[in-house]
Amino acid sequence: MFQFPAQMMRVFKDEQMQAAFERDGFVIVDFYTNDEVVQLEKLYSDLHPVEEKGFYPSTFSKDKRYRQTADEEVRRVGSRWMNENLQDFKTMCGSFIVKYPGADSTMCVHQDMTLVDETKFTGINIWCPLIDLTDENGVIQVLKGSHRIIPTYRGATVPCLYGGMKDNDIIPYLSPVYLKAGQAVIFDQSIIHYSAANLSDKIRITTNIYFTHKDADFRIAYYNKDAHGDKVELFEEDDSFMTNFEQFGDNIFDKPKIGKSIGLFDYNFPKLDAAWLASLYPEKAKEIKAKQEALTTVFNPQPEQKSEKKSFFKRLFETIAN
Ligand SMILES: O=C(O)CCC(=O)C(=O)O
Repeated sequence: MFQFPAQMMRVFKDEQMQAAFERDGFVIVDFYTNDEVVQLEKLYSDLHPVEEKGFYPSTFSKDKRYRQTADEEVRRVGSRWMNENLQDFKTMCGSFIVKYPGADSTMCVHQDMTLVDETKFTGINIWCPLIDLTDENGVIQVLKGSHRIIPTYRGATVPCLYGGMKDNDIIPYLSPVYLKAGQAVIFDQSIIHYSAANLSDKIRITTNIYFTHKDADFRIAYYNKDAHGDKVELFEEDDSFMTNFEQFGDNIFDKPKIGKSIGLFDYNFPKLDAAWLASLYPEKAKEIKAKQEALTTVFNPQPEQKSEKKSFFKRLFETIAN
């Protein structure tokens, strides 16, 4: 396994923002102006391919022109805020991430795939909705501080840290981030996050800008148990990886078809389970337990409560009868 660096390479000009990001794994900022939101909505409606449904990032699209235009334009519009507020960074990819209305638009609990050498660098997303987020339209939810639970290699083929747990065991620990249109959550890609289905009647369009420190290179992880036991294979990729990688939409479980293998690396780590998670977030665990107990009491009332209920109804009927 590897170690995280003692200190992150600085990318935020504001010291407090940098410190909050390192501590919590995310910060919230006012990212787009109203005009920029309108520009991006128009861009999406001009560009978007008709076959989209469910949860659909533009990086999944087979239409390279769509992927590239989304990439260039989202970066261009985002560059105002980024140039004002970031330092020593490079922008790697701009994209749309869209949730169409429907139960098939959930994004399960996950950490994003490894994209840099995390012994030195951090992969960072600026995720910005063009609409106010609500419980109905798939608000993003994050587990504060989870980017530092333990170092992990991540990717579609790589066994994940929380693989032994069900989403429903983790979701109660997450916090929804109710962003307004144009506000962004900037998060470390190794933070645990999730978004429920968009059950509203409106499409939820988000832009995502992936950036990192200017000295970082792309690095992705691939795991094949039969071939390599408990080692992962790491691949170096060039800076056009996000727009040239054709395997996001399908074949994501195949060996990367682009990039250069840099060899096999150990990948054995303890798995996150309910007890470990509860010990990391004791206050939240207490709250969750209390809620579960309250629900159990409602659905399985104790005998004395049943009799209280009976006497309540008895009193009610007596009142009506009188
Ligand atoms: O767009 C969303 O709702 C979630 C996005 C997400 O989890 C991701 O891009 O990793």
